[in-house]
Formats: sequence, C-alpha cells, structure tokens
Amino acid sequence: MRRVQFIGCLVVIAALLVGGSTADTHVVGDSLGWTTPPGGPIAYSTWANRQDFQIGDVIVFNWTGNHNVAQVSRADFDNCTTTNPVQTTSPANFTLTSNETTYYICTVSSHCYVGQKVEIRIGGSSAASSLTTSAFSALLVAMAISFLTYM
Ligand SMILES: *[C@@H]1O[C@H](CO)[C@@H](O)[C@H](O)[C@H]1NC(C)=O
Ligand SMILES: *[C@@H]1O[C@H](CO)[C@@H](O)[C@H](O)[C@H]1NC(C)=O
Ligand SMILES: *[C@@H]1O[C@H](CO)[C@@H](O)[C@H](O)[C@H]1NC(C)=O
Ligand SMILES: *[C@@H]1O[C@H](CO)[C@@H](O)[C@H](O)[C@H]1NC(C)=O
Ligand SMILES: [Cu+2]
Repeated sequence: MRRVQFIGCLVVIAALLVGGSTADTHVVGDSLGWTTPPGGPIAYSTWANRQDFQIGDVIVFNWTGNHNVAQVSRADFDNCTTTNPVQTTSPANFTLTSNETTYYICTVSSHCYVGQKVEIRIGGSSAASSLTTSAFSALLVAMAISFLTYM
C-alpha cells in the first residue's frame, strides 16, 4: 500500500516535469547570429529545421553592425518588404505566443534578398519527444529504485 502511494507520488512529479518544461531560448543562427548568411537563405532554414519551437519559447536575434529585424507576413517574407515595426536594438527577442508560423526579415538594403530571413514553424523537430522520453526514463528509474527500496 505504501509502495503504491510512493509510486503515485513519482508519477505526479514526472507529470510536473513534463508538463512544466520551461520555455526554451533560440538564438537565431546560433554562433552565426543574425547577419547576411554566407551561404544564402539555406543557412537560416537549416538552422530552423534543427530547432524544436514551442509556444512560449523566445527567439533571440543577436547582431552587430547594420541590421534590424521585423516580424512580417508570409507575403512580406516572400517579397522582402514590410511596413511593420522594425526592431533596431540587438538582441531583439520575440516570444512565440501561438502555433502560427511566424516570419522575420532584416529590412536593411538587400539583406533579406540574400537570405537574412527566417521562418519559424511551431513543433518542427523531434526534440520535444526526446524531452518527454527523458522524463519517462527518469520515471522508470525512480520506479525501479522504489521497488528495490520497498521490497
Ligand atoms: C551575441 O553575439 C555575441 C558575439 O557576436 C556573443 O558574445 C553574445 O553572447 C551573443 N548573445 C546571445 C544572447 O547569444
Ligand atoms: C511584391 O512586391 C512587388 C513589387 O514591389 C509588388 O508589386 C507585389 O504586389 C508584392 N507582392 C506581395 C504579395 O506583397
Ligand atoms: C533577450 O534574450 C537574451 C537571451 O536570453 C537576454 O540576454 C536578453 O536580456 C533579452 N533581452 C530582452 C530585452 O529581453
Ligand atoms: C493550434 O492551431 C490549431 C489550428 O490550426 C488550433 O485549433 C489550436 O487550438 C492551436 N493550438 C494552440 C495551443 O494554439
Ligand atoms: Cu541585415
């Protein structure tokens, strides 16, 4: 009976670990930062594809030199134009508040045309399931320990 209660407790703790996983921060381009990418637009699409964006996560645009960032519509993203507000101070942070895909460009000169643009799709990669998996493994280990302790 006591063991059942103990395991119940562990289940609750594991659920809190999974459900309460804190928001992640994603620095766009990692060490490249926010710039005109040497390899063209593929640089930021490759970066974005490796991320697991979730609602509540923060996207950080970090640059030096003459750049900026604006969140734009899909059409403006494709067209490299916008009338939206432009952030001119680095780092510029955006919190993902919905599961809508969001789009960002630099509006300085032709930077967007040469690839300084990024599309953020929520729930892209498999990193979330790996977090769930690690929490689940922790639960299994905890249950094994509780069995050894109480048997
Ligand atoms: C921004 O980039 C600079 C180097 O350019 C780096 O030192 C700094 O840690 C970066 N900041 C963030 C938040 O990644
Ligand atoms: C893209 O830009 C061109 C030229 O400025 C403009 O004619 C066109 O309407 C724009 N398209 C969109 C979807 O904004
Ligand atoms: C933006 O995020 C970076 C990295 O987490 C942090 O260092 C910086 O203080 C944030 N800036 C603002 C204005 O929140
Ligand atoms: C995500 O988007 C779908 C529609 O595409 C919507 O039904 C759902 O409520 C959204 N979920 C969140 C958490 O915003
Ligand atoms: Cu730029």
